[in-house]
Amino acid sequence: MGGREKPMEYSATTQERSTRSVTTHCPYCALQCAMRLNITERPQSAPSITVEGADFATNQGRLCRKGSTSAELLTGRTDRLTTPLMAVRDEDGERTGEFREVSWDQALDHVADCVKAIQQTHGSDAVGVFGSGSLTNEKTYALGKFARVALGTSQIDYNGRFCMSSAAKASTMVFGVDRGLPFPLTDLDAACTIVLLGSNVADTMPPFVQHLQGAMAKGGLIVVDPRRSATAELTAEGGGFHLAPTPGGDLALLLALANVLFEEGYTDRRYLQQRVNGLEDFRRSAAAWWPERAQAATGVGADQIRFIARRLGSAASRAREGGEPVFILTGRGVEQHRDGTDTARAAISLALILGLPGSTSGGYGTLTGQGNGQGGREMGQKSDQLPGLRSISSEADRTHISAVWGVDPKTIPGPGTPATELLHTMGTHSEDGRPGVRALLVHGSNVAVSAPDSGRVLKNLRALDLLVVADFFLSETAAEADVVLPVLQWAEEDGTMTNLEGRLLRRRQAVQPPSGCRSELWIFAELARRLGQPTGFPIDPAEVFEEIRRATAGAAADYSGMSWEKLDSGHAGYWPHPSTDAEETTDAVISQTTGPRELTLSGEPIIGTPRMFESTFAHADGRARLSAIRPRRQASPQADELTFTTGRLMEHYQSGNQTRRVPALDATHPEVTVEIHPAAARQFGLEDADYAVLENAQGSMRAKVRLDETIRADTVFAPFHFSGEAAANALTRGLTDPHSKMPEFKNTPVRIRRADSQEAAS
Ligand SMILES: Nc1nc2c(c(=O)[nH]1)N[C@H]1C(S)=C(S)[C@@H](COP(=O)(O)OP(=O)(O)OC[C@H]3O[C@@H](n4cnc5c(=O)[nH]c(N)nc54)[C@H](O)[C@@H]3O)O[C@H]1N2
Ligand SMILES: Nc1nc2c(c(=O)[nH]1)N[C@H]1C(S)=C(S)[C@@H](COP(=O)(O)OP(=O)(O)OC[C@H]3O[C@@H](n4cnc5c(=O)[nH]c(N)nc54)[C@H](O)[C@@H]3O)O[C@H]1N2
Ligand code: SF4
Ligand SMILES: [Mo]
Repeated sequence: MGGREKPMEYSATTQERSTRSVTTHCPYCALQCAMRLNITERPQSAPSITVEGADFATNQGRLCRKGSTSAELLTGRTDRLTTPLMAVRDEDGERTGEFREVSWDQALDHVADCVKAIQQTHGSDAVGVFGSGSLTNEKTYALGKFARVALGTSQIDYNGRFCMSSAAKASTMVFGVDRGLPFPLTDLDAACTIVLLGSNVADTMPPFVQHLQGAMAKGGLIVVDPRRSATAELTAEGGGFHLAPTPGGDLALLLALANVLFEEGYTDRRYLQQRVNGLEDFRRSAAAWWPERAQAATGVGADQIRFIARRLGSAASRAREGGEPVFILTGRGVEQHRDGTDTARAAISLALILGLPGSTSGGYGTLTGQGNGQGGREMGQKSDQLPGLRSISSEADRTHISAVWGVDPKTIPGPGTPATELLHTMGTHSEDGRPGVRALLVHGSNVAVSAPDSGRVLKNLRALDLLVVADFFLSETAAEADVVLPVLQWAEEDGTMTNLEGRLLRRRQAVQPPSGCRSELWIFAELARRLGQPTGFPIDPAEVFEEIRRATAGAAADYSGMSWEKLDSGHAGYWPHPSTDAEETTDAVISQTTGPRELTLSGEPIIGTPRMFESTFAHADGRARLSAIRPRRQASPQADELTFTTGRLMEHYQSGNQTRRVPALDATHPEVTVEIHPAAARQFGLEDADYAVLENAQGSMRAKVRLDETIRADTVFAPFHFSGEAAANALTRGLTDPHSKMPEFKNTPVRIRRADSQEAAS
């Protein structure tokens, strides 16, 4: 087993002696920009840390404002959790809102005793676990194993259900496997055309924009977004195109684009014959969506649909003849819907009829969001899944994992309850009469802010018999906990992350954690011991990584050929990498296998599979699967309603528990704003900078009005980074996609009115 490397690298030549540098990756999004932390130790005070971008394929030295200020949360903070906390209750057992500091033994003994008591009375499934795409691969893997082996519960799911599940499901259905980008990001650099559906990378992954420059320069950036987002604005530079369908109209739009491509003979017949099944079923679905029908459903003009389809079709034809490639990419804007899986499937289908995936003509990808969003969805914290993207319902997969875990396959529980239902039924009973969990352990998510219908989630959190939250700052969710466990932050721990390209990276320890904090691997081991499982939970991440290699061997997301040492020494490792593969692939070999395309990775040695599907797709017969896709009828908003959609600001990350604590970021958006078209504002009696109340059956939200002429007049937009009265998720519903169980964050009917003077002042 590979020993742990020295946690710090010293570079004494260019810096003063007391300054050292550690190269690692950003704590936030899936671009996983490389950064150097320069740490200067100071006598009698916390070390000072500066951050600079490091050279790496995805960011090429750049960082966004979140990344460049990330070290401000590392040292010298008074709000850092540094000791376990337990909620103080009054004589009636009611919470007082106060916490008291306790020792680790007290906290963990209490958790273990409560878990045992709850499980004895109500069964193993009465205890649930909620994980995260922010956790390293090692923590994710250990969390999934802890739930199934130490708790014996099926009730585990994670925040990736809110994030990636529709596109993941669509990729699995069509390609047979889910890797967000099945090609290196730098492949985009050469593109002549890139279609970005529901993704605002200019705000959500700013260094990503470098990879759009080629397409922008050729006038080939096509952005689909009901708002003129910062990314849509890029289409102005070079003459690209911005289409603004009504929220949820993307599926009809995609089918109409396919309709024109079929009608006008732009499809790649040879590719479809050789590599794809189900063409006729998809063709029939597209035939039902002629451009005029899509115009009525989406508001995008039929002429514009024809124009874009022709442009896309002719670019793909040129690409087939050796021209520059064409890519279709999706983000949360099209995926977080009740028909998100079908919409992602339609985007993949469009790419397939043009002959793009797995060819030199281009490809399809979804832009994974969280830092370890990709690794997080393949390490076994999803309710229906075991490590390696294995299925918890497959006998063969259960047998493989039980051998690695050293347990009887029969003891591994079956599929659990997906995130929204888990949170909406906890502390209560589900609508079909099944009991919800009575205890919940949360690792890496702030569900009180980020889950749909957050009012209901908050109520349910309060109804639990036991809520345990591991975090490094007291989030809105942790504030509701019975026990808060202070854990390590990114730069205080070692591990691996898998970025949006399926590339494994080393997260490196750079600073010492506060003495009262503990690693989550240690917490799982200590709790497991108290629950009667003294072995099987190593606390060294490198040792867990070795187990991951064994657990994923032979699976779709195969890490078995990877090595901690190679990742550490700068190898670019992309899964799948079966251990039987050649040890290393050089750039020269890669370019031989991929024809005219070169792979530019700054000379890093490559291991694994940077480009997938070059010869086959991942289904047993090697072919991709097209099928029928039929948009379901959705109720239109009433006359007094607008469509509420949500998303992100550049300066804030997710529920804001980290970035709202960075003064420079907080100052850019001290309060939540709602974007509304001036015509709609007039209709509802609102003026710029007024306070508005948005409301519906779920709840209400107060926000400052920001007039925006570029948003559709039937749509309003607010970010979800804020809590309390400013929480966007007070309005979102618990409706989910039937295939992926992803909630519909981006299409909620709301009423809007001016806040009265009392509401405005609050
Ligand atoms: N600054 C910042 N960056 C982040 C994050 C963050 O919180 N803050 N989070 C990270 C994570 S986890 C994720 S998942 C990614 C998300 O990254 P993105 O997918 O880029 O983020 P969103 O802002 O949620 O949505 C993108 C766009 O979808 C548009 N949209 C809304 N409804 C619709 C619709 O019905 N159709 C279409 N076509 N578009 C629609 C919105 O107007 C928005 O501009 O970002 C990652 N990066
Ligand atoms: N309305 C609306 N709601 C949305 C979305 C939307 O677009 N609109 N987007 C959804 C999406 S895509 C996502 S990904 C979710 C994200 O929403 P959340 O799941 O709430 O994600 P974060 O805010 O990143 O929460 C992470 C929490 O874990 C902590 N944390 C970070 N790293 C670690 C770690 O290693 N261990 C532990 N124990 N804690 C850690 C942070 O301090 C923070 O409190 O929100 C979803 N909610
Ligand atoms: S783009 Fe993402 S990974 Fe890069 S610095 Fe910003 S938050 Fe960090
Ligand atoms: Mo996400």
